[in-house]
Amino acid sequence: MKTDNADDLSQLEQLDNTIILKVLKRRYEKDIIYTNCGDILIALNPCKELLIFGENEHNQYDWHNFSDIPAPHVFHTAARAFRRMRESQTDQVIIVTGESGAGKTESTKFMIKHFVHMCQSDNKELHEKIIKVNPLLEAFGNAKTHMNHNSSRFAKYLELSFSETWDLTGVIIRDYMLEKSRVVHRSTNEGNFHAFYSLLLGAPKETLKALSLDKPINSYRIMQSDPDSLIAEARYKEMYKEQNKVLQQIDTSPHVVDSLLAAVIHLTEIKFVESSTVAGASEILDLEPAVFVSELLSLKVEDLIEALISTKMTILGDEVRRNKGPLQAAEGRDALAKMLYERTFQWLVRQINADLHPNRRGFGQLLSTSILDIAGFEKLPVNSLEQLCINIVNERLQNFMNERLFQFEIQAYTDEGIDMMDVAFENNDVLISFLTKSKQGVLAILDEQSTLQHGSDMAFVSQLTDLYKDSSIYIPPVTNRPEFTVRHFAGKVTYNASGFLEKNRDLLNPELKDCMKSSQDEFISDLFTVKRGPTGTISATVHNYGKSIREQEAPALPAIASKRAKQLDDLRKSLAAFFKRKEQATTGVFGLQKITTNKTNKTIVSHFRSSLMQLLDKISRAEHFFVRCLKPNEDLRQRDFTDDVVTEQLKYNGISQMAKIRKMGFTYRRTHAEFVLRFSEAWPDTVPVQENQYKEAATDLLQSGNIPAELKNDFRLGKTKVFMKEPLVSWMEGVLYEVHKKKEEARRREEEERK
Ligand code: AOV
Ligand code: MG
Repeated sequence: MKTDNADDLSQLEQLDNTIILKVLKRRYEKDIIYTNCGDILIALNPCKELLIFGENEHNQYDWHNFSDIPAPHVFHTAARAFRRMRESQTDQVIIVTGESGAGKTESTKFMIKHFVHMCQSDNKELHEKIIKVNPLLEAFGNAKTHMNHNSSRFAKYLELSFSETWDLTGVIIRDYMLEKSRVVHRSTNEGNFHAFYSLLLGAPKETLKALSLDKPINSYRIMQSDPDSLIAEARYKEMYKEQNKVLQQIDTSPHVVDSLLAAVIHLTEIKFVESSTVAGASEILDLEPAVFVSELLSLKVEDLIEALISTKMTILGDEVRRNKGPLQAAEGRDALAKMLYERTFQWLVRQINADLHPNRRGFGQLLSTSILDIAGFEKLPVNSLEQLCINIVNERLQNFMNERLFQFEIQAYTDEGIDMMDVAFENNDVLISFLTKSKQGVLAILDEQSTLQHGSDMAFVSQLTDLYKDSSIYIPPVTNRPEFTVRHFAGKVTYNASGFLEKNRDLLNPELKDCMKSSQDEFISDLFTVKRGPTGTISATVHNYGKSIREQEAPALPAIASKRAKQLDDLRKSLAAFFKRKEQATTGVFGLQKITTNKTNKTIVSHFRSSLMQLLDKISRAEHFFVRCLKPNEDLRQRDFTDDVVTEQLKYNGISQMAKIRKMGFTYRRTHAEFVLRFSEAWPDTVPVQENQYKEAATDLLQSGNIPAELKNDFRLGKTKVFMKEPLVSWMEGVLYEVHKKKEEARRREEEERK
């Protein structure tokens, strides 16, 4: 039995998880982290640096260079996608999946590096830039979690565009579903986005002083984390410098970015207390942070405070103001901080895109290969709405893979009259429907509860229990807390629904947004005017952002720290008078009533759903490659391959079933005509005389085309299509490449002789 050195699981004689585990483990012990499963790449996280991503490997896996099938490698996947894009003139997408910490983001980076290598181009500068922007994206989109010290907190879809001459002409990054709640809330021992630490621990003292951020890091509410989680300060200094270099490269002022982050930090420092004069109203405990925020965002401090502590309503056609209690005011403040951070992130992505986006001339003819890197499946000690959303994306992608790798595959063979073995695979359709269907799905019920005046987290869970208590995928709460368990494809996860409604409502009242739009700084007001949503699309205004108003007018940081003591005292007095006047003008409408969602506000979940739909729509329009990342143990320790941990992943990924189907492995499918027209240049005798003779021509080519004996079994002729396995395709493409090369040389010689 061939269990050793098996580069391709689908070549194993016996296919079950025990044998597959054994093979993967032996390979892992020899630092062989990649294994094929037919055309799918399985990538184990090495949890240490390996010297297999250098110049040698780049050359070895060049797209036209593999007539001998090379060992599995993530560069190989990139090369195959590149080659298939060229050959089939179709967009490709490489979908990278796996649990949190399994190595998706690292694999993505290696693939990009390889694409850059494969496109020998004049535009070296662009290529370098493409690789260099990554630290900036990670600083703002990644954070330390329980499962990964550099966990992606958003999904990214990187679209690499190619010209007619196959030069890499640019990249567009589309970001989806940033976990913005992390700014103000996260579970114990997890970190905020890296960018905050890099500013507070890495920026020069003068910068921090100017931004009035000179207190110890742990004294800021949103920065409180376990000191052990912080890496060495020197590393943050490096990170800050590196980040600023990228910012300069993309024509963006580091000062603007610092000010925006500082505004988020100061905003979340604002505290509210019950008003001593008006029942149900709130007052700001300490004006200083509010003043800092208004300075940083060029707002009138009265406007900011008013928007924070009261809300506009229309009663009987009249617009009136209603006070917010301290709790509601705090919710609004946090919602604003989250939005400000999200907008900053999205703006940075637009800035990167403006710098890297493809030359738009002849845009329609460009082909692309994209890579999708999502936030992986999570099962934390306490799981909240963020985990639910992340896990739904993973569930949905698994479903997409099932569809492509099993359902479609089985159908394709059956349609073409080709025999195939029986393969049972775990279908997660029921889960998808339970989670996402528009009527009575988990997300739909949550949205419904969120719009009810008396909706509650407990009522949400009770409604789920009423509907699904008999279902095998839902386990009702065992305590009287709002908890429920879902049997996901990747295992059981218990969600704590406390706070689901509040998070979902995303209580940003329109006047807070209006207040931001009223900023004297056109840049800030624009930031809040751009529509929310995936930011990959280049908007007409994108270039204006590069030249921020603030950057032009105020190259230095606003020295907000100078507003201290006495000035604040004066301000307090004038504000008191200001609010008194306001109060008199709107008497009788300040009340205690709790305000629930505003209908114009989109909930987090509805926004999430539309993002997910857009993403699926994008990927389903291309041809696919899959990279399945696995982690060898829970804590990403070196040299530790824990059988149970890997077996679990093999099981839920359906690796053995995948291997069975891939054993059939005829991944190349083209109509008889397409096949003959592609290869007839190398096998000219087989060109048919008549239109309807392509099937005969294809048969002829495959039977008398001098195919090496070991590849003779690598094809099937279907009713309308030719099916081939990868080794045979590679061999035939290799022959064709040689023919092209000879012709090109002959042409050149002829030309030279003519001269
Ligand atoms: P993820 O993207 O799958 O998790 P990462 O790609 O961030 O996981 O990998 C986690 C960590 O594992 C990295 O920070 C590296 O330390 C290590 N690692 C992964 N792949 C390699 C490799 N090929 N070589 C060396 N080290 C590697 V998440 O974003 O949390 O779902 O959301
Ligand atoms: Mg990641």
